[in-house]
Amino acid sequence: MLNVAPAGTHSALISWVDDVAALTQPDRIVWCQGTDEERHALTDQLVQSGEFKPLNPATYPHSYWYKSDPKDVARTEHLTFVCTNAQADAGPNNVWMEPAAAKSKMSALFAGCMRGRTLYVVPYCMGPLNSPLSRYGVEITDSAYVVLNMRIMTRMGLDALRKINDSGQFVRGLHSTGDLNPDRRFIMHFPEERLIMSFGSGYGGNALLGKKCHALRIASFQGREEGWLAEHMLLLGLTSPTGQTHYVAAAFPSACGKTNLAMLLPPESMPGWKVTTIGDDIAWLQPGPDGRLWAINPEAGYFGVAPGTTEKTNRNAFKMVQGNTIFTNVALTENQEPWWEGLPGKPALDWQGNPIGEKGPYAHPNARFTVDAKHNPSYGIEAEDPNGVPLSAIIFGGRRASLAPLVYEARDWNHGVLVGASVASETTAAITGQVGVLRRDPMAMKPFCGYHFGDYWQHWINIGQQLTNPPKIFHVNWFRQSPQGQFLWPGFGDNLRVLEWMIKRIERQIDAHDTPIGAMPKAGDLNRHGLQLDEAVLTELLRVDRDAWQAEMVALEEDLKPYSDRLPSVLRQEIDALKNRLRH
Ligand code: OXD
Ligand code: MN
Repeated sequence: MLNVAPAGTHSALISWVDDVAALTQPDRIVWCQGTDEERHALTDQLVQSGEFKPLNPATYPHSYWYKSDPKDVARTEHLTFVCTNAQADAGPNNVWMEPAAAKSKMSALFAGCMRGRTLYVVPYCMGPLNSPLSRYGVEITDSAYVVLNMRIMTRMGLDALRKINDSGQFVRGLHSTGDLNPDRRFIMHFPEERLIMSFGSGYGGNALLGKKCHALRIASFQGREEGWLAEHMLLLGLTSPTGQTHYVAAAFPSACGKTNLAMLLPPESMPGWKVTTIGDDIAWLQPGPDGRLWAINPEAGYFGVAPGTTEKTNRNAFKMVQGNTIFTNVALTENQEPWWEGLPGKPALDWQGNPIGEKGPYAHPNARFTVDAKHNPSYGIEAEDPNGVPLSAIIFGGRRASLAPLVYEARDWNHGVLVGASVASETTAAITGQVGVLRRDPMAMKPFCGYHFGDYWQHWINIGQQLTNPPKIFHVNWFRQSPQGQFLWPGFGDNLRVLEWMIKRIERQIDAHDTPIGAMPKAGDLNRHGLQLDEAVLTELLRVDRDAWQAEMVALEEDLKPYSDRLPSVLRQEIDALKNRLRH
């Protein structure tokens, strides 16, 4: 088959495409340019084949419904491998395979897998095109759905290709949906070679290789070599009524409301505050010459969880998906509109396109929307700034029914690294497996760190040493419950009250209550204007139960045992110091 690359394409890229084509035997090779014509043509092709259903053009213009294979609806962590040369470098936090064995396994799967199909070459840039913090990649895929999603999620096309041609540096990502058989599904990473091979899945995190595979697993590894951090964090801009803007990054395990926080709408009782969204899932962080930590969002779109997204919970997200959106695994109304749990009424068809039965859920709990970030009403134009934004705060959090209070502040950077390493959350539907189980998820990176966690924490500590003006580190828990199982904190827009307290701390306007786990709001410092919240509930939200925390330390040390051979001594000292404070 003919491989006609655009003029000027780097020879290393052309020969990689030649090699892949020889192995996979596609009928055609298409170099994606990122134009509107190309998008229209691919969309029409998917409509013709029946894979895309156009949604109601009056209410959801330029939007499409897509269903994935019922056994291919989430990331599959047990099939996701990090193939470093030395097993120890992948760490106990990753599933490892010896690189040569992994490659021969994958070559056997890829052999001839694109017969009768088109091979798309998708050049992309993670981050603003002209940013020194950005990095490039090329995904080869046989899925037009993947191409259209990558066009939304990254800066894809000829501009990215030109950058690749100039630098010759790019992450190689090879993807085929194969036959979607879960027994023949593998997502392999070779961080030392900047290579990804993904077979047998068409689902987001497994197939849109720019996202979790490149921007987190490969990038975290590369960031360690080059002196930066790739993190599972949202980025937001927070402007106070006085007009001062602070930038905040926040890491939460999957499905803890990152997208909601990134698009927070201030409550009516807090006029003058404004939140802008820089990113909702991934941030790349690098120390700047000014001693501050600077951040970019490497992505250009959102691949967000649809169920639960409503005018009430996230008006910005709800508005932004009213057009130009790809919906995956949502239900459909009789008016050809997308539907998911949380929206009024009932759909006609479930997420597999069958007439609904008696019992839901009708949308898949991990149903998604893919949409250009610029359609978000709270989109922050700083997302295009090649310098990124300077961070005032980093927030860690998890979904915990008990223990973790609403908010606390780490004593300093190194204590903050421990706070991040201790993140734990009750699981939800974004990953396959059990729902509601507490799982330790350091920095919310458990599924995404491309190397040994011990080395990763040491890298965090090293980065901190370069920062003369580091962001403050906080921990939040929006999900604390009463013994009867009711949420104690209203969450959503009211989370701004907690952010406001952080800003006051950052600006040194207020002092705080010193507790063994960190600094906490003094009664009266958390803005409750316009909020119905009993004093007793607030006390419970801010309660530090020493016995429970001591038990937590036992659990934490148990969870850290597998990393003990590479656990940084600084982290060890932070653990001992915290245990000591809890005893006194
Ligand atoms: C995601 C995830 O899809 O973290 O963003 O699972
Ligand atoms: Mn995520």
